[in-house]
Amino acid sequence: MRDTKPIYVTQPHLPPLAEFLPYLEKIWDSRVLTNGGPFHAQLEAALCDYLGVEHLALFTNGTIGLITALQALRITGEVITTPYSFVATAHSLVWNGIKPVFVDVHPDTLNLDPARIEAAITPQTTAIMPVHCYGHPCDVDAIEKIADNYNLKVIYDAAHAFGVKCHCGSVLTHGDLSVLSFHATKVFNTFEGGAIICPDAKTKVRIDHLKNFGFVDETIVVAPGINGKMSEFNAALGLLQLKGIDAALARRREVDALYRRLLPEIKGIRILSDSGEHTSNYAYFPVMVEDDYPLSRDGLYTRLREQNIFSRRYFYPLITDFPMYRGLPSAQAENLPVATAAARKALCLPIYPGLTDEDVYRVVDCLRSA
Ligand code: T4K
Repeated sequence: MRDTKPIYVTQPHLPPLAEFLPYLEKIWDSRVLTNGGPFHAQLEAALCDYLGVEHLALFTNGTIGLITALQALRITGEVITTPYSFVATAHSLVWNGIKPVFVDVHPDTLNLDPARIEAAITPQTTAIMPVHCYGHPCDVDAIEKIADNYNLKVIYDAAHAFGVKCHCGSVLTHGDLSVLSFHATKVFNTFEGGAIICPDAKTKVRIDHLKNFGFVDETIVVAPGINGKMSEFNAALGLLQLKGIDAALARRREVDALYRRLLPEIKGIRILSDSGEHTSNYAYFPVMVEDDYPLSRDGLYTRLREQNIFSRRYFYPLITDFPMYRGLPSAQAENLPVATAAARKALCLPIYPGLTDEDVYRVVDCLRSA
């Protein structure tokens, strides 16, 4: 089987190289490589327009965006978050000296379960950091209500949620801040990159200072900021990628629909429901490998690998299983039964614009033949 074409969980969408050359020529001509150049400004404006948000600050990657978002709101103490995410979510708290408090997820969405948040609030709690897992919107209204009642900030890790719309427009407008990732594996990529979406110009100014070492001008530093700036190269890539984003999303939607048509006939493979009032970005295609499937999730993962198909066990291990978190009281498995079960069952199948229908049939045949 090793001579078959490898199929990865994702493959970045890239326009023809020739289309990038004019951008490079401009960079070479101007000699402006970074520190807020013209492409940086253009991409911020273009993304605000595309995403339907008012203010957006580009970042070198999503993780530095998360760390800076917490700094921008001066978050301290304890923050309630999910164990079912990429490890950067919790790491961003620890990099700020904040204690993560893990709360279980909802079985339908695998997002932070609002019904369990209140029990985890202590006098030290200052914020909630939910994740729109796989791009599925959190229960933003319920979370907002709790945050308002307890005077907590909400910072959404929206790394998966580029272009996702909920019942009232862009999901990125909820909470105090939202943070996107533009990593190569994401729906929209700038090779590496990210952004913070913020509600007002004043907050954006603070974030812009923080991502540039705290500099206001040549001689004034107002905060112990970091270097989180996106370069002109990455910003130019973003501008080019944005031209093809609608076509890329349309193909993702077709792949999603094909899986949804083919998979229900396979006993033991459960598709996470896509119900709910939202517009998806088809970033991931997670399935649950249930106990009545002939193989375990890990058995299926290995079987697919033998067929040169590289699915991923997002998110296994749980964040709470990593050594730096597992000692926390909130990290104990009995506190997190839904996330613990999901980490054992979830498998993300390949989905990306370059995936052909034949590729999807190959993946589904492999699942069926087990
Ligand atoms: N919050 C959440 C919820 C996140 O999911 C992430 C990132 C973050 C925060 C942090 O955002 P960033 O700081 O990264 O902007 C990937 C990504 O590295 C990571 O960005 C992402 N989440 C996470 C879910 O997945 P891996 O370990 O799966 O990547 P890797 O290298 O194994 O790639 C997966 C597949 O993608 C490969 O098998 C082939 C394909 N691929 C990958 C790369 C990097 C390519 O075809 N080309 C490429 O250049 O972590």
